[in-house]
Amino acid sequence: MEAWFFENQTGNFGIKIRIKSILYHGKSDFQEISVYDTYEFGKMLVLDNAVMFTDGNEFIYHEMLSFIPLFAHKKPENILIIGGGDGGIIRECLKNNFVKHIDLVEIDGEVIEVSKKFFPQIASQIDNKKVSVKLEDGIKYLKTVNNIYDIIIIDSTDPVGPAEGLFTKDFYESAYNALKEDGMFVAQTESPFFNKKLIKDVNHIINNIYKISMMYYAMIPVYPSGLWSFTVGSKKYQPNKINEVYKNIDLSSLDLKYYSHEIHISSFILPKFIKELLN
Ligand code: AG3
Repeated sequence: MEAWFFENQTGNFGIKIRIKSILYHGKSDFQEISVYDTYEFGKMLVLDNAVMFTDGNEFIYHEMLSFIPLFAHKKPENILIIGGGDGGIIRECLKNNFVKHIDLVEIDGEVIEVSKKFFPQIASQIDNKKVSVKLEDGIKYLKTVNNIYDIIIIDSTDPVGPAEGLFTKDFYESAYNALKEDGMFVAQTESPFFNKKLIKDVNHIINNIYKISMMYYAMIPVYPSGLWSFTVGSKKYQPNKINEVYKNIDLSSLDLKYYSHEIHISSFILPKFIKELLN
């Protein structure tokens, strides 16, 4: 018999993925965690019935949420990741030797355990000695730090349940204070087709807090609508430009499958309906 995973993404629109088997299903203190084996894209992590990634295309989201701020900034040595317990962002950041330290603040330790077990290539660098893992609420953590990070990356779930507070003005202000004076903030900000109000609100807030605010996008076939947005707030550097210190860097040893310097620049060139959302 055929088995399908179904994510009901908006109430009126969803995504169906044919599965070979359910490899794991559990309930943590924060959410339901499931791992499926799919026909099309290999193993898939699902939190509260929302697809987080599949082995076959996680590279898109993880590269784009890491390399854009890393290569726009001049010297990103100290990085904070909020969420991201699967380790994908850590792996991408640590491909660059200039990154000296990463704090990962993940509320749900079980996501880390499940990822280490079922997605060893994604979780491969979580135990790297440059990484400190803090199992706590990112919202509370951010209130305790000031002027220490070069880049803050928000690798969250959708704005419901445990991640709801990661899309608020209060949270973005704490992030601003935790950044150094040339710091940069980037967050995944959902689908421009289905989360119009959220994108509008987030961009408005970031625009009021940071000197520079911008949005970019990537194609992610397993997320609602396949078109995914990321929002950057920057105190100094232009997010849509490659910092001159990296202009001649050789990317070929970094095992990149989506990001390139051309993509860096073009991902900020937005379709008209998205631009209109931001104005
Ligand atoms: N972060 C999840 C993006 C949201 C996907 N939403 C959805 N399927 N409804 C992914 C975490 C990967 N490190």
